[in-house]
Amino acid sequence: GQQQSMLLQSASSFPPPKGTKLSYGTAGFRADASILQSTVFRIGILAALRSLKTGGAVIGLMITASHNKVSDNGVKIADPSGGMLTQDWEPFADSIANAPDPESLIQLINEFATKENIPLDGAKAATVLLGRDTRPSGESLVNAAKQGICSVVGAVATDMGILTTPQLHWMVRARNKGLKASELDYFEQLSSSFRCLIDLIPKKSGGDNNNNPIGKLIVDCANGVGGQKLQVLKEKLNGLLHLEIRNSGESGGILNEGVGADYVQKEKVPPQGFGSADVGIRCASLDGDADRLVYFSVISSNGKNKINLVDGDKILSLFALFIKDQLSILLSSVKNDEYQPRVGVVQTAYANGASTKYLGQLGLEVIFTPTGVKYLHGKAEEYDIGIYFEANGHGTILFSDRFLNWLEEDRKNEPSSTAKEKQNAVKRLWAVSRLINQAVGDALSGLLLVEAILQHMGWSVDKWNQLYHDLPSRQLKVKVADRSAVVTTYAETSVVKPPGIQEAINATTEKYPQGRCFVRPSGTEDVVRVYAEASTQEAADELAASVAKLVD
Ligand code: NG1
Ligand code: ZN
Repeated sequence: GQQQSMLLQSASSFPPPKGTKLSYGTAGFRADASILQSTVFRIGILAALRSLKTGGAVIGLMITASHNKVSDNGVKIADPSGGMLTQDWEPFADSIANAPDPESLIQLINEFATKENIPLDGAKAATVLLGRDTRPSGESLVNAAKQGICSVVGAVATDMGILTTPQLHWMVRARNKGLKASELDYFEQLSSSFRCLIDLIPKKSGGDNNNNPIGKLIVDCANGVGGQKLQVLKEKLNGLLHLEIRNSGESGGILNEGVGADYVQKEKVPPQGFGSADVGIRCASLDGDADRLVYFSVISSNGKNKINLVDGDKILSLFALFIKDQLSILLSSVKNDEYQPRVGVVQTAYANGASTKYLGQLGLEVIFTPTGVKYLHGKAEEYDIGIYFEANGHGTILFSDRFLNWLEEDRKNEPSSTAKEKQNAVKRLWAVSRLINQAVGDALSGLLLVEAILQHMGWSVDKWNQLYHDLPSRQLKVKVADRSAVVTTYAETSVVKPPGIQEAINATTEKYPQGRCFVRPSGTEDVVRVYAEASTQEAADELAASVAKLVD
């Protein structure tokens, strides 16, 4: 009927690229932007179907290739919760992206719709929110997505313009919860909850807290979308945050080139535009779509500029420490048989061993999952307060409804005789739950939370960095013919296939004090990654190099 002819007609305008097989991967589809028109068009269709399948819930479609080069682009889907697309739809995403012609595409769609009971009669409405980062290819790819969405009868596409990835996820989540969900609402919620945390900082006798005691922060925005959005937040915060924005992309730098969180974390050097004049100042880097955040400070040694890196593990540790402190104030008078919120900290094998040890010493439960936000997020959801981070700076904090309801009750029923500090702890946790983006890791909301906690503690970036000392580590990638030949288990820490490799890795690792090493196939690149840790940098380098030879 009408639906079939609409699909057939629009699909003919988006022929797939010849000779490339695309895969949805851990972060959606990514490739050179010039070959993505057809993929994005088809994922537009998928987004509309996903909305129909979920009873008309709002779905997000984001055009970005994050920290990859400016000529690349990509597309990924946000589910109704604001989280990543459910994994059981990934095979469908792969198969429609690779369908060779309109006829086979439509056949796949029909089969899937039948199997999943998706009504294609146009009787139901579907809504998809679209966002894109600052890549020049973004605009035409958004148009391809719109055409895909609109070729599903009853589906409506709403273009939200240029956004960070986490903003789009936040909006999807808010829309589906019936909350205020505009970009302005996002900025309002972040800035008001940040202000609330600052107002709750215990006043030192005689002093006042208004002149931020920890000095300014300089932010490298990767020449991407984070720059313009951070500028809005800065204006809203009107002096509460002493902030200098660099690499905003507005004065000519190229997206992700020698800048941004991925570059800083992997290369362990200052980004472009940072140098010896910045020694001692607190600095941060966002990635190209502002869902990753790392901190650093510039150090000068022998005329060369290097950095002290404060990575995702340390952001996680700071958050965990603060939450734990506030909870213990709150729970000090709670009887044992009352509700005891469970806190879970989620990491991957890439987390520095020193961070895991530190978190354990805080008495926190630490859990490991395979690499990929969907795994970490899913695990964190099992707790009343779930805190997750990847070492590369992607992470957030999730609060269960049960916990937030309990907090709200507690807040209402707290007798006025209760110690003021306990009431404040309730307010702080409440503010954190509003400041942090519970849909997905968000560099802007994470940055504000770091800044609020550092001000609360009165800590410099160096003081924070000394929570524990990172073990020296090395990451390598090995190009292989077929990365799927390597199969791992135990949250990617052990190789099952090819046989014999894990034994060889163990034998090599044993030679190094505090040695730890694992290999796994990348989910985003055609490589096998090697990670090694040991008591010295030389040893970590050597261990990584020896193990790389084993998989080559
Ligand atoms: P792969 O390529 O699977 O290692 C990389 C990052 C992940 C995650 C994804 C998605 C490392 C070692 N891996 O995955 O943490 O961020 O990209 O972007 O940093
Ligand atoms: Zn990113």
